[in-house]
Order: sequence, then structure tokens, then C-alpha cells
Amino acid sequence: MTQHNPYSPADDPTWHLVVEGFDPALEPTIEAVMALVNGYSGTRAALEEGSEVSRPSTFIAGVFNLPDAPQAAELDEPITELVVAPDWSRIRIMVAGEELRIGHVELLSQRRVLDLRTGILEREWRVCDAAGRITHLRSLRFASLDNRHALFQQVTLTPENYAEQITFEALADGNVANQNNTRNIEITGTRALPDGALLEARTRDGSYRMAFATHAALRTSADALLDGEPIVDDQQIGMRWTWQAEPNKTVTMQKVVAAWTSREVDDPAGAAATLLQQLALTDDVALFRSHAEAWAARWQSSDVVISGAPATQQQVRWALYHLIGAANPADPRASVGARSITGERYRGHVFWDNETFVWPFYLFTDPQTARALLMYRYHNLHGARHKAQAFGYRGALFPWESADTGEETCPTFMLSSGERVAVLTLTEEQHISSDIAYAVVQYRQATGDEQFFLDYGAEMLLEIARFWASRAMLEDDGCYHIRTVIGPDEYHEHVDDNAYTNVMAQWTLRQALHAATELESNYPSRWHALSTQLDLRPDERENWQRVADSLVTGFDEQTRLFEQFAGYHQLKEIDLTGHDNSVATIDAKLGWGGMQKTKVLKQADVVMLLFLLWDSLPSDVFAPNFRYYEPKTTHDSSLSPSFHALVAARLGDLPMAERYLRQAATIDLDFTREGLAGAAGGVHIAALGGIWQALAFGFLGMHPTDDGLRFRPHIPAHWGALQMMIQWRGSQLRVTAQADGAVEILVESGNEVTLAVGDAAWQTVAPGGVFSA
Ligand code: IFM
Repeated sequence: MTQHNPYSPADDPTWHLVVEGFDPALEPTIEAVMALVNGYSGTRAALEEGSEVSRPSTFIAGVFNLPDAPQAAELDEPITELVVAPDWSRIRIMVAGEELRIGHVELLSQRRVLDLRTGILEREWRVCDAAGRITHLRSLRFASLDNRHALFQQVTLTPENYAEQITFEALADGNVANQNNTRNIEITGTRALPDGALLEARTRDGSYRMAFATHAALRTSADALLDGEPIVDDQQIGMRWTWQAEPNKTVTMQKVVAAWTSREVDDPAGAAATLLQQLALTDDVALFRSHAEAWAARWQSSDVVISGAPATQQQVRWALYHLIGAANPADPRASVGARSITGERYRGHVFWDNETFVWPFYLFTDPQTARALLMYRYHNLHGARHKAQAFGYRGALFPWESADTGEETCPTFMLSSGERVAVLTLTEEQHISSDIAYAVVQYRQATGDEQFFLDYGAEMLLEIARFWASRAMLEDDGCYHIRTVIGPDEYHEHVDDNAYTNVMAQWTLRQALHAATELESNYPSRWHALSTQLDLRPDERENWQRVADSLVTGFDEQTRLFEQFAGYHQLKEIDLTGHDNSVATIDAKLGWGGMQKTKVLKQADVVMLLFLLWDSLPSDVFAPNFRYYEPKTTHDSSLSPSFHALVAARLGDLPMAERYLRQAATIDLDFTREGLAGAAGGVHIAALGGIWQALAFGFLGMHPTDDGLRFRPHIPAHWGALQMMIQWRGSQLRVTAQADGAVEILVESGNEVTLAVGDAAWQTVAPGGVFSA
């Protein structure tokens, strides 16, 4: 490595997230929103030198540990959790024996900038010690998107007004724990390497091994290398330099880190040492360039431009930064947890948040990632079969919470005032299986990847349909019912015939029947193999048809309303005026039991259904249902506002759509919001995926269909235009919709594409061609 300054930030503020100063209360949130993410690792933006409130956590996607005892007071049993890995960017600086750490020294100024365009976190700060010595520091960190196992850090130090001895340590620190103080890893060895040092660890349950190799150098501004001594301690590795500093003489430390785990290779230590050797020889400019180019390529196919609304533009780019960084197209065995790889809330577990909220972003901007995430579910089909069987059903019931093994990881009980309270989402929130089936069908439609469907998708779809057919019960009224569930609105438990659950189950059964017929006639040998493997006989398909045809949906032909679940209309109305979920969620006011007696909703439920099945529902159901359920919804879940923005936009209610979009965008970015709204436990990645969907499917009005892509845009006048990059069946589209309704679509590359706007007829457009309407 040689010393250069490879990095120059973008001028445009819509590509930045900037935080000035230091407020200990906000630090946990800032660490999450400014986290460095590359789909493989997530590093919270904690101060490198640490502070009383800093939690310098790095997570590696898919690396979980099951502690041997309950790791939190509210837990009745230990629960698998995403592991905090070694802190690769730790520094320790002593000036005349005084540690440069907030608390020991006074912070004069601080500015942190996350460059969304290049995924680089820059920090500049000045500190003053008790003797009046002022030190000016700058740091820069990134987790390479080009080589996801490579991490980079640079720290520049300038003594402003003193000559003293300085000691600088650049470390990878294995002495880490999760927030609940559980040490989920143990260090199994440290040793010197020709170019640096190596730290090896394993998760305490023995499931994974990991290795971090570091190489660091310190140079003067004249590019002279300072001699340092390697640090190879029990828990830490790194380098230490001590020198006599002079006023205004700047030194720069550069560190590269290679991280591998046994999830990817049998010998993570060997892989880390080999990569470190390459990194140590790589010019930092080249390292930066390949990283920046990888980000540029992702932005090229995912950027959204709202030029007339800079604040929204910046919030959207921040959301896209986190979406791009949440998943790894090369990893088919990890998925996106509820807080991505930026925090510990929900212990890194994967919910329906992924398929229904986050995943469509990848489907339409980076289908390889979408495929990898579906493969995660395919590889975990055994866990879904196991859960169905354990509950007395057939087929595949995917876990409500999933981690690395595919088995259910939702706690069975929680402890509340010493009492064991069953966690009903585990047993009752079953719509997740249909949500995964929906993604399988969407993937096939949007990519035309028939091979995936034949090899994996069809099997998932059939197994999910089989589950629903065994789950629904024929009753005396001659109808099938699905009793005792929780729908997306988790404020009502043990409900019967939740419209979302039933209609999505019905949809899944019909899709599976369609797929079976198609496979049978178009791919007979695959059908033979699959139906034999699954022991799927014709009478079972006939039963699926009966269940689909006679499953109650809660739809009232007269009012055009879906009743959210049986008996919902009889519940008590509640006026939500003044409800502010950043202060408290509504259950705090009504009590859990009280809430069940009211119509109050936690999050979009029927409203989600409207969106998902928009093109197969009658057009006169959207407005009545939205107007009925929207005023009853608290949005106490972060998943809710973006889909209200989406549906409001589709209905042409732009003031409401914008209001909900703003609400979704500030869940994490309004740092003063506490509690549920705060991002301290990690960014609300589902809300961020929802923002992209609100823009694509709501404002831009994109309707993916088997025939092609149709757009029905509704663009706020002050936005001027909305431009989005969309991938569709191997083609890259640049879609621009104006506030006056005009649409222009450039087919940048790929194949011929079938497009339409409004109710107009389909048109085909060749690559390089422009479609205007
Ligand atoms: O999956 C969600 C659920 O819909 C609402 N509670 C939080 C979960 C994780 O984000």
C-alpha cells in the first residue's frame, strides 16, 4: 500500500448523509444509519477509538450463534442471534500518555459524512486535552463492494499546537460482545503474518469459524514509513507506532483487513492470509477505485431521481444505499434480517419483511440478488416442512423468524413480570409462506428465469400450496376456513379467516395449480420427477382446487369491503387523532387485551392485499377498502407508512401519498424519534424497501404483468419528474414520468420489451429504442 488520498466526496448533498457534533443520546441511531454495508459485512459507524456510548459492532451476514443460556431477561430460552464479530477498525491514540477519547479529552468539533455514492464513511474531528494540546484527525473507512471480504481504514492525525510523544495503535479487537453482553465468539488464536497479523475466532456454539487478517502502515506527509511493532495479543492484533510528533506534521495510518468465515471456505485463516497478501500489495487508489466502480455499477441500475425535491431525493438515496448494502448476490444461504446488518434488534432474524418489502427492490434492480435470496428460502425448505409437520400440517410452513438453519427462531415464550407469555406470531402468523410463494411467481414473471422455476421455484410453490390445503378446514357451511391466525396487523390475535391470509392462500393454491398444469404439459419429465418426489397425485390437486374455490375471503359484494377477519366489523371504533407512535404505540394506551376489542390496526393488512393483488382484484374495491382501513391504522409498525404511500399514490391522492412517504423516510432519519421509531437497533430495512416500492409501484405506477410492463404514474407537481432504473426480463430500462403524466422509457440494453402507459395498447420497443406516451 502506498499513501495517496484516493477519495474526493461528491459535491451534490443529495448523495450525503451528514452528522455534525456528538450527542451521546443519538449515537446508537447514528451508528446504524451511517453503517458501512456491503451485503457480506455490516459495520456500525461507531467512533473508532470508542466512547462510553459507542458500540463498535461488525456483523457478518449469516453468522449466528445459539447461546447456551437465555441471553436477555425477557427470554425464556436462548435464541439464535447474529454475532458481533471482531472490531476491525479500532484505534487507540495516546498523546503524552493521555488517551484521545471523548471523555478523556474535549471534543472541539466533529463532522461525519456518509458518501452514499461510494459507500465511504468520512469523519473529521478535533480534540483538546487538559493541557490544551489540540489534535486534528480525519478518518475514512469502507467495506469494499468489489471484494466483499476487504475492509479499508485510513486515519490522518495532525498535532496542531504541540510537540509530544504519540502512540498510535491500529487494531482488530476480538474482545467484543453483543449488546446484551453475550460473548458470541471466542478467540481461538492470534499470530503474526509476513504482512501483518491474523486473528481467528469461532462462534461459541461451534457453528462457524472466522478469520480477520490485518496489515497497517503509518507514514509521514513526506511518505516516509514509520517503524512500528506488531501487536499479537490474546484478543487483539494490529500495529503500534510511537514517535515524537511535531506541530502541524501530519501522519497517516492506512489499514487493510481481510475477513473470511467457514460459511464461505473451509480454511478462513488461509483465505484471509492470502487476501491480505494481495491487499497489502494493492495500491490504495486501486482498492478505492474498484470499490467505487462496484458502487457506481449498482447505482447505474438502481438510482432514483427526483430532481424537484432535494430533501426527498437525499432520503431516497440513503434508503437505496442501505438496500444495496443489505444483500449479497453471491450468497444463496443468507437473507436480509429485519434490521439488515446494521443492528441487533430482532437478533438478525429474517421475516416476511424480506420477500414482501425489501426483495422487490432487488428483483427490479439486481435480479441476481433476488435469485440468491430466493435460494436462501429454497435451501431452508426442510425447516418449513419441519414446521408444517410439527404443527400437524403438510407441505411447507416457513418460519416466522429465520436465521441460518432454516428452523424457526422466533422465541416460543417471553417473560413478562415473571410470567411466561406465548409468542403467538410463531404459531399463528403463517401468511409468510404465501409471501414467499408470491416472490417465487414475481421472480419468474419479471426475469423469465424458467430454469429457476423448474429447479427450485415450482417445488416451493407446490409445497406451500400443500400446506394451505392441509391448513384450511371444510366446515358445516360448505366453506373452507383458516382459523386462529394473526394477519399482518399483529394487534389482533387468534383471529379467524384473516382476509390477507385467506386470499393470499387462495392465490397461492391457484398459482400452484396453474404451475402444475403448465409443468405437466410443457415440461413432462420435470413434472414426472417433481410430482414423484413430492408424491403429488391428481386427487390432491383436485382438493387444492376445491379449497381455493370455497375458501372464505371476507369480501362483501355490497360494500366492496374485505372484512379484515371474521367479526372485525363488530369491534369498537377508536379515534386515532393525536396518536403519535414516536411517543408510544397504541397498546400502551389501550392495553393488549383492550386493543383486541377495537378496530385499531398496527399496520397495513387489507391495504397490503390490495396492492399485492391489484391486477387481479376488481377496480372498484381499492378506494372503499383504503378509505375504510387507513383511518384505523396506527402505523405502529415501520412496515406500514410506505405501503399507504403506495396505495394512496395509485389512487391519485398525492398529498396523502407524499405525507406517508415522508413518514416512511423519516423513521430512521429523524434522529430525535425514540423507541419504536429509532434506528438504534438497526435501520428499518423493510421501510426502506417500502420506500422504493412506493416510488416504483405507487408514484411511477408500475404494474408488472405477464404481457409486459404497464405504467400509470401519479407524480407530484413539485417533483417535476420521477426517474427510475428498472430491470425487466433481461433489459435495463430508464423510466421517466412527468407530473403532467408524460412517460418516456429508454430501453438501454437487453431485449425487445413490451410496454404500455395508462389503458393504451401494448407496444414493443427494441434495445436502444425510446417509448414515449
Ligand atoms: O415482520 C415485522 C412485523 O410485520 C411487525 N413487527 C416487526 C416484524 C419485523 O420487522
